[in-house]
Amino acid sequence: MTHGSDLGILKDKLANARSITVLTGAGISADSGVPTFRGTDGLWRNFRAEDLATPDAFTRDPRLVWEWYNWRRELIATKQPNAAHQAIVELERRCPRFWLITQNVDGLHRAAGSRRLSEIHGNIWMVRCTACGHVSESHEVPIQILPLCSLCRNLLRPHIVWFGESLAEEDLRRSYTALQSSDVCLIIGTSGMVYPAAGFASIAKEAGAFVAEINLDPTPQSALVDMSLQGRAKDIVPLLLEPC
Ligand code: BV8
Ligand code: ZN
Repeated sequence: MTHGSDLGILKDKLANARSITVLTGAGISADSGVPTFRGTDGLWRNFRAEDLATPDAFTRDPRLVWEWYNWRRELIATKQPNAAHQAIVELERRCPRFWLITQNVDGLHRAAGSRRLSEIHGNIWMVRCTACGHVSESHEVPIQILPLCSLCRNLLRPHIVWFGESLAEEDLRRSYTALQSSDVCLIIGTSGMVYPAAGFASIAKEAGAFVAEINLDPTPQSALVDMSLQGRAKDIVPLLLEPC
C-alpha cells in the first residue's frame, strides 16, 4: 500500500508543474499482461532478452530471433492499455509541457492515446529492411518467417534498438531536452538496469526536477529519487490525477 502523505505531496507538485517528464519501463505494461524482462515470466524457451535482442543473435539465427518477436507480437496483440497508460494520457492533456519517454516496444502508450512521446527502444509493430533501410509498419500476426522487404526483397528485422546498438539521435536529444527542463519527473515500472535510460532519473534530478519513482520493488534508482512509491502502476498512477 502507498503512503497517503507522499501521494498528496506528489499530486500537488504535478498539479502545479509547468513541465512534466515521464519515463516508463516494462512494469507499466505488466498490468496489461505483458511479461516484464527480468521478472519470473521474463524468460522464453530459457533464453533471456539480452541473449536474443542483439545484432549478433540475429546474424547467427534470424529465424530464432523472429520466432521470439513473433511470440511477443502474438501476445501483445491480445493486450490492452491499462489505467496507468490512460492516466499518463490525461497527464499529457493537462500539462502543456509534457513528454513521455518509454523503453517499452509494445506500443501500448500510443494505443492509449499518448502523442508526445519517444519510444526510445523502438516499436514491435515496426520493421526495417537490413539492406535498404526502409522502415514500415507490420501488424500481421503471425508474421511470415523470414519476412522480406517489399521494396528490395531482402531480410526485414524488427525496428527495435538491440543491446549494443545506439538509440536514435532524435530520441536522445528530445529525451535530454525534456529531462533537463522538467519540474517533475515520474519514473514508472523500470528496473533501472538498461542504459542510457537508467541514467535518466539522475539527469532530471541534477537539472532540479522533483523525481518520483513508482515501482513494485525497490530499484537502484530508489536511493537517488526524491520519493519512492511502492505498488502497482495501475493502482498508483491514476491516484495522482485525482483532485488534491
Ligand atoms: C546504447 C529492445 C550506445 C529489445 C531493449 C552504459 C552506457 C551505454 C550503454 C551501456 C552502458 N552499460 C551497458 C551498456 C550496454 C547496454 C546495457 O545497458 N546493458 C545492460 C544489460 C547493462 N545498453 C545498450 O546496449 C543500449 N545501447 O547505449 O548505445 C552504446 C553502444 C554500444 C556500446 C556502448 C554504448 C541499448 C539498450 C536497449 C536495449 N533494448 N529493448 C526488446 O524489447 O525486444 S532493453 C529492454 O530492457 C526493454 O526495452 C526494457 O524496456 C528495458 C529495460 O527493462 P525494464 O523496462 O526496466 O523492464 P524490467 O523487466 O527490467 O523491469 C520491470 C520493472 O517493473 C521491475 O523493477 C519491476 O519491479 C517493476 N514492475 C513489475 N510489475 C509492475 C512493476 N512496477 C509497477 N507496477 C507493476 N505492476
Ligand atoms: Zn529493402
